[in-house]
Amino acid sequence: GKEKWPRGDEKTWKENMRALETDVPGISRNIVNHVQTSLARQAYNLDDLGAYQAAALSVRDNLILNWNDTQLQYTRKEPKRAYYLSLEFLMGRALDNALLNLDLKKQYSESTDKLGFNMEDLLEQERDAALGNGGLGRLAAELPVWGYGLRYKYGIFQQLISPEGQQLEAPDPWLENQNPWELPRLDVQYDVRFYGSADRLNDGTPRAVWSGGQEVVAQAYDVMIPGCFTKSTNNLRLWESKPKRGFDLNSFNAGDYERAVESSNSASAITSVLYPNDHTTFGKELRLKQQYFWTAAQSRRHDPPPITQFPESQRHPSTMAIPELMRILVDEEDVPWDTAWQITTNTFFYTNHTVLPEALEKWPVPLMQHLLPRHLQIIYDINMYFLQAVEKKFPGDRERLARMSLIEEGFPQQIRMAFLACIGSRKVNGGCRTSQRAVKTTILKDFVEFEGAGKFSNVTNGITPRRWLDQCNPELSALISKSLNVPKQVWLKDLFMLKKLLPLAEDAAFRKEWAEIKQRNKERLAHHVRTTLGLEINTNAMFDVQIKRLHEYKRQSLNILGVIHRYLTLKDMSAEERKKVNPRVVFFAAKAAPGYWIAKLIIRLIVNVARILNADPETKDYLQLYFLPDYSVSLAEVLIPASDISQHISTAGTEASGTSNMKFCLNGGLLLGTVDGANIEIGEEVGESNVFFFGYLTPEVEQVRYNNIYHPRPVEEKSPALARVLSVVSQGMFGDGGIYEPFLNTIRQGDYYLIADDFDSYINALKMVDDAYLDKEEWIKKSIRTACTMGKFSSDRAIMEYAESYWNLEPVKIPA
Ligand code: NBG
Repeated sequence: GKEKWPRGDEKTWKENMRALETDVPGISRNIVNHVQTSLARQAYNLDDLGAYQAAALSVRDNLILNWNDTQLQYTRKEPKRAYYLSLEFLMGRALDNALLNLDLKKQYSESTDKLGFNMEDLLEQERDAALGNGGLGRLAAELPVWGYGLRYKYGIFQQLISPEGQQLEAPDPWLENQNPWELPRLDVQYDVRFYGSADRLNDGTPRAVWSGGQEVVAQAYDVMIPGCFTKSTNNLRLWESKPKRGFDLNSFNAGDYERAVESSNSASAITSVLYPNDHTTFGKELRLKQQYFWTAAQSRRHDPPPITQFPESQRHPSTMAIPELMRILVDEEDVPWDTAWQITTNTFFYTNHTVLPEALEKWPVPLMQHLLPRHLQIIYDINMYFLQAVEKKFPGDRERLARMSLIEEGFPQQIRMAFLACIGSRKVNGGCRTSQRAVKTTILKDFVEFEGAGKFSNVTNGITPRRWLDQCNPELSALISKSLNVPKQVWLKDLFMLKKLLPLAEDAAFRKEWAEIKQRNKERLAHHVRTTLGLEINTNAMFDVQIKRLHEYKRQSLNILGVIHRYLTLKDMSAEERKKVNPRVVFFAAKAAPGYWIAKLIIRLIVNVARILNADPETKDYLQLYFLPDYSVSLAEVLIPASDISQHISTAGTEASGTSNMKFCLNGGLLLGTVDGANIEIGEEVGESNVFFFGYLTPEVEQVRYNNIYHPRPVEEKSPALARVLSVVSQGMFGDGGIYEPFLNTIRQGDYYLIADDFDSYINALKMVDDAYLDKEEWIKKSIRTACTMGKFSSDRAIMEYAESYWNLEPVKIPA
C-alpha cells in the first residue's frame, strides 16, 4: 500500500524538494549560488580555487541527492551489506571522477566556461586525498562498497628533494582549504575507551566490566562516492577523534588548566597523522590506539544490536575488530562465548596484502595490557580455546602449539595479529593467485593444515577502468568507444569487451591513431615536467617508467644500476654507434618511509645519477633520467598513459600482487617484470610474446639466498657488468662514493633481494625491449594486444567474485 508521509504537509515538502541539476543553466545557477552563499564571494574576487570549490560543492549537492535515494532504498530493502575496513583510503582527486561518473563533465565545462573559468585549471586546484601509502590504500579506494577509515588531519607526507638528493618530508595539510567533499555527521558520535581496568564478573558467564581510563569521542564524516553511470552512491565514513569534553573536568577542578588542555590534545592526536610506513611492523602505542579507535567506532554502528549483518574485513590493522566484536557480544549483549565466536568468525573476511614476514603486525603484550586490558583477556581466551582444538587434532605436538599460538614467546611476549585475523575470519584470501599460494605454504602453513585448504583462496585484485582509462586517458577512451561503436557507458562496465578490438591490431589506420594518442600522452607528460620542474624531455624516446613505494623488495635499485650500465655502455661507443641506439627516458617516482634509510639512499643515488646523465652532451640524446618528486595518484594519472614500458621487477615471491602493472597495461604500456605477483596472471592474459619476463623464479629464490649466505660468490663472478657498475659508483662517478657504500654492501654481502643474481638476466630483458621497440609497427601491435586483454583486471570482476563467492551479496537497484 501507499506509505504514509512521515511529517508535515506532503505537498509543501514535495513542491520544495530539489532535483538534480543536469543542464547548463541549472548547473550555473547552482555554482553561482555557492559562490554567493557558501563562499561569500562574488565575480569580482573569485579565483580558480574559489571557482573549484563552488563547482565541487554544486557537484556534491547532486551526490547528496543520489545518496539520499540510495539510503532510502537500502533502508526499505534491508539487504545484507559489506563494509570494507581499511586504515588507508588513497582516494586522489574527486571532482573529475565525480563529473565523469555522473556523466556531467561536458555540461560543467560549458557552464564554467560561461562563468569565465577553464575546467582543466579548476581540476588542478584540488588537493589529492592521500590517506594511504600505496597499493593497499588505492585498492580500498577502488572497491564499490561502503568504506570505514580514519580522517587523518595529515595524509601521506609531501616529499621534497634537497639539493644533495636527500628525501625531505613535509606535512600534507590537505584539509587546509576546507574539504568540499565531506559532510560532518554531528549526530553520529561514539565514545571510545582506552586504558582503565577489566574485571571479570566470575558469575558463571564469560562477562567482564571494563571501566576507568580515558574516553575519547569518535566523530563521523561522510564522503560520498558516486557509482559509475548510476544513481547508486556509496559512502566512505571517516572517523575523527575528539576530546570527550572540551577539556578534562577533573584536572580543571583541581586547578590544573594546562593538563586539562593537554588531555584534550592527546585525544585529537589519535587521528592526526597517517603512518607513512607500509610493509613494516610498528611498535607505536599511537598506532594501536588508531586501530582500536577505528574498529570500536565502526562496531558501534549498529544501533541497537543484535548484530546480524556485520563488516567484511580487511588486513590485520582491522584485526582489533575481532576481540572488539567479541567484547560487545559477550560483555554488553550477554551472548554465550561459543555463539559469540560463531557470529564473529562468520562476520569477518581477511584479505592479506603482503607476503613479507617482517610486515606482519605484532603487538607487545604489556602494551595491550595497558591500553586495552579487556581485549587482552579476550585474546587470551580465544587463544586458549584455539590451542585446545589444535592439541586435540595434533596431540602432543608441542612445537606446533608454540608455532601457532597467538602469543609469541619472548621478552616481551607479542600478539601475532595475522594469526588472530586468520582464525577469527570465515575466509582468508590473497590479492592474486601466486601470493596466496606463497602465504599458504609459508606464514599460514600450519593454519592450512589445521583448518583445511578450503578456507584459503584468492580474489585477484582489479583496478577501475573509470579512473585508470576513461579519466586519465580520455583520448584512448574515445578511440575505444568509436571503434567498438558503443558508448563508453557500456564497455567501461564490461571490460572484457575490449577483446573485440584485437583484430584491429592488424589495421594500419587504427594503429596510427593508437600510436598518435600515445605520443600526445607523452607530450602531456613532457609539458607537466616542463611546467613543474623546468626540465626538457625528449618525447621521441621510449618512455620507461617505474612508480611505486620505494622498497628494497621492489628493486628500484636494480633499475638504477641498469641505467648506469646503459650509460657506461653508451660511453664506450663511438658517436656513430650511438646513433643506432634506441633513445630512452627513464622515470622514477617513489616515496620512501621516513625512517627507511637504505630506501632514501637509493633515491639519493637516482637523483645524482640523473644530474650527471642529463648533463652529458655525449649521451643525453640517448638516455635521460628523471626522478619526479612527491609521487601521488594525480601524478600517476599523467605518467601511466605516457609509458611505453613499465617495470615491475620485485624479487620473485615478494610482491603480493601489484596493481599499477594492470594500470599501465590497460593504457597500452608494455610490461617488463619478474615472474611475481599479478605479473604472472597478466602474462597469461596478454600472451608470452607481449611481455618481457626475467629473473629467478620463486621456488629457486630460497636456495639462491641460502647460497648467498653460506657459499657466497663475489659480484665479479656473478655479473662482471654489475661489478663494473658498483665500482664506478663507489669511485665517485655520481658524487662522493662513500655515501653509497652501505647500499652497495647490501648487494656485495648477503644480497637478500638477488640484485647480482638477477642482473644479467635483467640487462638481457632490457635489450629484448630495445630490439622489440625498433620495429615500431610490431610494438604498437603488442601495445594494442596488451590493453585489449585486460578485461580480467577490472575491479568490477574482483568485486563480483567477492560478492558472489564470499559475501553472498546482491546488487540493489536504485530507482530513478
Ligand atoms: C600492497 C601490496 C601490493 C598489492 C596491494 C593491494 C600494501 C601493504 N600491500 O602488491 O604490496 O597489490 O597491497 O593488494 O600496501
